[in-house]
Amino acid sequence: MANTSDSKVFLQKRIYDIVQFLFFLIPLLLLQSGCSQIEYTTTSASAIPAVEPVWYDFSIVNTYPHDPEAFTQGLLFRDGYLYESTGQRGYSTLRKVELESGRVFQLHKLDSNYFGEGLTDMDDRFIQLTLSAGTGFVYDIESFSLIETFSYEGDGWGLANDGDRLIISDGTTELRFLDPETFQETGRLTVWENGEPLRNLNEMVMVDDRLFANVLHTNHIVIVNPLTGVVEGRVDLDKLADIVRNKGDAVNVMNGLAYDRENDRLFVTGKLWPKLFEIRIIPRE
Ligand SMILES: [Ca+2]
Repeated sequence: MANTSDSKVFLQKRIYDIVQFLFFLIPLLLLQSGCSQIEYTTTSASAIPAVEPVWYDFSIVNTYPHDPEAFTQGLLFRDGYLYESTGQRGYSTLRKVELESGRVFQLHKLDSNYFGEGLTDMDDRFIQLTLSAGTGFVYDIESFSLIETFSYEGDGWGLANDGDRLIISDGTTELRFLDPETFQETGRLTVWENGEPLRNLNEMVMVDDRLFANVLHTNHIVIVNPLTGVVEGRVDLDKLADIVRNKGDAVNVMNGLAYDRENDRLFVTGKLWPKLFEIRIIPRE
C-alpha cells in the first residue's frame, strides 16, 4: 500500500516535472523560430488553381489635367489631394497635387542619383522607393521633410500597403512584404495568372482587400488576391491609352493608380500623360 502510494507520488512528480519543462521549452522554441525565420508565404505550383481572371472594361467618370512632364511612378490619394512620385534621374520628385487643377502645391526634389518609384502612406509618413539604388525614403506627410532612409534588396518598382505590411513589386513574379517600422522583409508571394507566374507588376494600390497593379508594357490592371497571389481580374485600359495617345503627345505607358476609399473613386494616369482619369470598372459582357 505504502509502496503503491509512494510510486504514485513519484509518478505524479515526474509528470509535474515534465509539464513544467514543456512550459519552459515550448515558448522558447516559438521565440527562436520567430526570431530566426522569415515566414515566407509560398504556394507550390501544383496547389495553384488555374483560375481564369474576370475581364473588365471601364467607363470614364471624370477627366483632370496632369503635369505632362511628370514621369509618374507612384500615385496615391489622401485627404482630398493626390500625392505623386515621379521618376527619371534628375527629375525625380515627391509632390502634392490638386486633383481638379493638376496644380502642384508642394514639391520635394530627389538627389539626381535617384530614380523615384513607388509611393505609399502609412500613418503620418510617406514611403518612397527608388529604382535600383536599394534605398527607400520616409517623409513627414505635412512638411515632406526626410525622417529616415532604409535599405532593401533588389529593384523597387511599385509600393502599396495593406495596413500592416508594405508590399513591393520589383518586376519579378514575386511580391515582397516588409515590416513598415523596421523595413525587414517578412515574406514573399508569387503572383499567378491562369496557373502561370506573372511578372512585371508595377504601380499598385489596395482597393478594399484586393491589390490592383498595372502591368508594365500593357495598359492593363490586374486584380490580385494578396493572400493567395492569384490574379482574379484583369482590367483592359487600351482604349484609355488610345485617348491619351491620339492627342499626339509624347506619352509613355499607363502607370499610376490611386484610390479614394471614402468616395470609392479609382484614379489612373501614366508616365508623361497630360490627363488623369477617374474610372469605373465594369465586368466585360
Ligand atoms: Ca499607387
